[in-house]
Amino acid sequence: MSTVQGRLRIAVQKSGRLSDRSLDLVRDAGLRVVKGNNDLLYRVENYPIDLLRVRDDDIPTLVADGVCDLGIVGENVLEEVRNGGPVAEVLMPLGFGRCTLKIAVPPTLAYDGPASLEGLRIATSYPKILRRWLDGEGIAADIVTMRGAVEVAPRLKLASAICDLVSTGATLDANGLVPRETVLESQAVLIKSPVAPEAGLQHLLDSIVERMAGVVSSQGAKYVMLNAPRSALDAITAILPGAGSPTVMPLSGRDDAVAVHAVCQEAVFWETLEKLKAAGASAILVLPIEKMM
Ligand code: PRT
Ligand code: ZN
Repeated sequence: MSTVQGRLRIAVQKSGRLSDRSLDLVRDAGLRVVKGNNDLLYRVENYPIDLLRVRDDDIPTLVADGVCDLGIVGENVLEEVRNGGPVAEVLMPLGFGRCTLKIAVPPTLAYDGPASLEGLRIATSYPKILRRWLDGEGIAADIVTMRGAVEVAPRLKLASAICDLVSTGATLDANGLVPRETVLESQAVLIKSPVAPEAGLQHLLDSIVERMAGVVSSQGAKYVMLNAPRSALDAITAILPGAGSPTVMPLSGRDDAVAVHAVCQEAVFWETLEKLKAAGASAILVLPIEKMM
């Protein structure tokens, strides 16, 4: 595969758990993606950028080798693919695709910490990560690599424990397995190639990354407006989640009250509003933030 002259390439998962959110991020950064006839490549019509749609396992290497300039992939895949060669740089966590790589065992297996895994056979799709973790714990265990359906391995007597990704925990429950150890916390990350793009494209690359950072930091952020009695100002600003220093403005015809505007970086729950109200705030408005830079 050769790089297309004069265009940046972003590697995204073609179809899977990260696909939709990856496309959303690209679109929210202002890239108009057109689905053409070519399933492997989507074009961006307003910038010289293409999206390369591949299996997530291929993304770290495509980016490390400079075939793609940016990529969106789970930290778990990035860790597993890591070898001695060139590596992609992790630019930022993206806040989606969260999961945990866990070791789980049947309830019948007496468990008393990692030492209980000594000499066992553990099934996983993440043999390298698991091996590193076991080595770190000083545990000698056999690893059986399976591409999928890892959770059925104990029932089929292929292994006595598993090491697999968990998000809700429903799969472990359904297979009667108990999570025991956390091997890795993971989420989707934006990665960048160590190979610089063509000279003329560096500026575009930087601006896309900056926009994506803006999209990520505005996710979950809210703009809060409220009126507060001057006397309760400190108490009220203390309740606003992740607000930094809010803007305080006079209210016309009112000496005893002010208007407070704040960008809250953390989720604003109903409980927060109830606390604000109890502290004396009124006319509370919570607005979504579309863009932030
Ligand atoms: O075809 P391709 O190779 O691209 O896709 P894939 O089948 O390898 O990956 P895919 O689409 O299943 O997952 C892509 C990425 O999503 C993973 O690499 C993780 O970074 C992330 N992710 C987040 C998850 C999960 N949550 C997850 N729950 N990946 C897999 N699972 C599986 C897990 O393996 C287990 O089978 O879901 C099951 C457990 O889910 P719960 O909710 O029952 O705990
Ligand atoms: Zn995969």
